[in-house]
Amino acid sequence: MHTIVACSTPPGQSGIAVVRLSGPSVKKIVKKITHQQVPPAKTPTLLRLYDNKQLFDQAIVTFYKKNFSYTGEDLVEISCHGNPFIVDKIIDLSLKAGAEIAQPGEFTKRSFLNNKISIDQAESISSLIHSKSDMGVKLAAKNLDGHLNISLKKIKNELIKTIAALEFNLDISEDDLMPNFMPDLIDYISLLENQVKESIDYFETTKLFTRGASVVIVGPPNAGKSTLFNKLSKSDKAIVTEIPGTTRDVLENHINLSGINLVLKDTAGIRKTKNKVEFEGVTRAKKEIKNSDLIICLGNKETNKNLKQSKTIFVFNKIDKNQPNGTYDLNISALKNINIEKLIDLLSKKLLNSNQQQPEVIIISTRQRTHLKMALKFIKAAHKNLLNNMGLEVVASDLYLVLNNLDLITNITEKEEILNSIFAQFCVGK
Ligand SMILES: Nc1nc2c(ncn2[C@@H]2O[C@H](COP(=O)(O)OP(=O)(O)O)[C@@H](O)[C@H]2O)c(=O)[nH]1
Ligand SMILES: [Mg+2]
Repeated sequence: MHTIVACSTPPGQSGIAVVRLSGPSVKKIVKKITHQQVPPAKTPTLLRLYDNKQLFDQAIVTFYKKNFSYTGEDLVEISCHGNPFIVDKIIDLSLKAGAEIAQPGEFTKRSFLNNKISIDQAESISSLIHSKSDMGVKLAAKNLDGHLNISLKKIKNELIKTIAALEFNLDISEDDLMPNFMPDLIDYISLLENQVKESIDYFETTKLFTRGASVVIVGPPNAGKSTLFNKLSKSDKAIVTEIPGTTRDVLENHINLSGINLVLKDTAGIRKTKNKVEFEGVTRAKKEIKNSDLIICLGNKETNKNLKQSKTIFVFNKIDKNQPNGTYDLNISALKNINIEKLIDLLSKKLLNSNQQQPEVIIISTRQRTHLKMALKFIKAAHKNLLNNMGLEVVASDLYLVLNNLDLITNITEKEEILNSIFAQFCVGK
């Protein structure tokens, strides 16, 4: 494996920047740049940095021996002064000494390949870095700490016991089965189905916390979209006039709503227009409608049947001077500040399903969801096959596939575990 190098802190000027090196030649590279031996492991040491004989900075150099480092390889962190010229110089010198530029995520990838972390923990690290809210950070930190692994293990242990019991009973005629065997099995599979389904559903909420959500305000020209946009985001970014067609570009403001980072978007009023600029604005508005998590429509349900009802709030604006005509979820006045709090309540209720409890198993990536969905598919198959008396071996093979997919979320279960579980049910001497 070659040695890699990259700056681990954001580009630009800062108090300190950290350049990381990982791989077999880090000691050699550090010696070349500092003219000293690498410091003892885990002992941050102030060293001078040289380009040939020319001093260019002083930096804290920390060495981590492989097995005790993030990547599972010899690793060095050079905390230099945060000037891009210094950072570039360290990277250049490292490259000249034989290192290669690290690919995105390569330090973490090496950590996974060297069995320092599991694949779900690698995903947690990415989510921890990119989460758009406090709650998102908490969920990712929980899984980095092994929560997903532990919670899945509980499910898998039960599953393994069930498969073992099924295998054990394969050769027994139905009349000789324990009296509660079949009803208990059906109950167990129904519970498992619900549990997995809850975790899949909760992923939508987790996504809101980790990635944030986008809410777009749409409606006809002059409905008061820009006024509402300014009111909700407490800004005066959007130009408000009585002239229809004022807003053309899509404007964005970030707001925090019940712990979720929202990107609120103001759009051009949708109407037929021959004006080239306004037409482009309308096209962009339509695109935003497609991509948003939630829509605030300043119009009634009847005239906006094209909008997805489940993600739209229909709002009547200007209740201070007009009366609604048609079906709306709420009447407001953006200008006179009527029912704005109610609208905010409705927004967070619609985004966060308030009846939803946090499940035991919390997934944080679409890859994890794919496997959980496959697991659910096979649980359903097991359920159906059981009800249709397809035979215990068919049910057992469905449950094996469930186990397989749960394994893929974190790691692979040794088939040994199943064998052990089967034989553990035997008595001594048999
Ligand atoms: N009376 C009243 N006028 C409003 C209200 N909201 C917006 N307006 C006015 O309606 C006009 C158009 O507002 P604007 O926000 O630019 O609408 P947009 O074209 O949908 O973005 C402006 O003159 C606003 O002052 C409201 O709640 N009540
Ligand atoms: Mg506008």
